[in-house]
Amino acid sequence: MAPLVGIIMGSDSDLPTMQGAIAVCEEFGVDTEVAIISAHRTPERMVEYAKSAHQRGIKVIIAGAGGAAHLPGMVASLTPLPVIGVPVPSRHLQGVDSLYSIVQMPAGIPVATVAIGNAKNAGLLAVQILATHQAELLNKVQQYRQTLSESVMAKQEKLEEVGYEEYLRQMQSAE
Ligand code: RP5
Repeated sequence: MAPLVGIIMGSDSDLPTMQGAIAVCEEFGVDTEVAIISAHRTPERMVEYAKSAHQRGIKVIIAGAGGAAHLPGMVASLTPLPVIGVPVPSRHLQGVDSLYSIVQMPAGIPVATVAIGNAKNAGLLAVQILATHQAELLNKVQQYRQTLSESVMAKQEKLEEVGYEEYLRQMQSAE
C-alpha cells in the first residue's frame, strides 16, 4: 500500500530517536516512508519533498531534527498536510535548542510539537489523525489505551502486594 505517513529527519544521527515513530506506526499497521532530508544540507530536496508529499498520498508528516532544527517548520510552510515535529536531543544543549526551534512557529504555520526525544508520541499522534476517518484504526487506538491502563493497574496491584521496598529492589535488579 502507498505510505500514509512520511517520517523525515535532518540526519542519520536522528534515526535512533526517530525509530520510535517508525516502530509505533508499524505496530498499528500504518505504512510509512522514511527519508533523510536536511533543511540546511539538502534544501532543494526538502522543498521538492514537502511540495509533493500530499500528491503522493501522504496524509501526515513527522519531521525530526536537532540543534538549529528548521526542518519541521520549513516543511510545514510548504505543505498543506499536518506536520508533527520531534525535537531530537542535541549534544551540547540536550535538545532544548531543538525544542525551541520547532515549537515557536509563527501564527498561520502550525507544527504539532512533541517532547524532546519522544518520537513515539509523534507516531501515535499520526496514527490518531489517520484514525479519525478509519474505524478499524480507531478501534486499535482504543485497545492500545486499554492495554496502557491495564499495565498501570498491574503495577499498582504488585506494589500493594510486595510493598514499595521490594518493588524498588526488583526494579533495580532488572536494570
Ligand atoms: C540537524 O543537525 C540534524 O537534524 C541533526 O539532529 C543535527 C546534527 O546532524 P549531524 O551533524 O549528526 O549530521 O540538522
